Amino acid sequence: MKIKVLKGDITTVQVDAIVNAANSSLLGGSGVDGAIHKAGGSTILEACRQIRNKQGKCNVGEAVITTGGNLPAKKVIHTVGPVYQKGKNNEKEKELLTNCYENSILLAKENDLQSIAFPCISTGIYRFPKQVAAEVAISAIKNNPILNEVVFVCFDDENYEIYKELLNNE
Ligand code: AR6
Repeated sequence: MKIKVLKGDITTVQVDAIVNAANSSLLGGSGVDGAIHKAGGSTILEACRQIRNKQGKCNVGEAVITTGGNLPAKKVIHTVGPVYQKGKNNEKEKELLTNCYENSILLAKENDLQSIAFPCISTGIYRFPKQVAAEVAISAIKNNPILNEVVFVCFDDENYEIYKELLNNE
């Protein structure tokens, strides 16, 4: 398994699947979610609506898969990260964030996809501390080397520096 880190916009990355940091409604939002729906077009939202009609909301830590619409990626895997509550039950939140990464790669594998790109799930609107979130993300991926390629796509400098440091020092 190759692990890479990139700085930039995940909607431009050419991999089999990109991951969306969605919310439980699956019906879009701001941040990376907004960027993916905007760049990928309405077929992604339509596919999310169909999933909603079938299974209801997507729980925190779980993942669903849709078309990639107009994106260079074939598929989008939508996962719902935990909201970080400062000073409260953070072990549970780390476990839920681990589940996001694990369930996303399992879903990719089930769909015969070999490369995946992740945003830094929960580190925006959901306020997860970036260093801890990066450690959780990298461990979850290294503990489950089931795909050929995993790309961490960092949008901001702080996340990019954290990932570079953690990946180079191992
Ligand atoms: N490419 C890659 N990363 C991005 C991009 C992009 N185009 N845009 C933002 N990021 P956030 P969350 C980074 O807030 O914290 C949505 O409204 C951003 O810098 O997108 O999981 C959903 O609908 C940050 O590091 O997701 C939910 O309601 C990371 O993506 C809620 O936000 C995650 O930030 C989810 O919150």
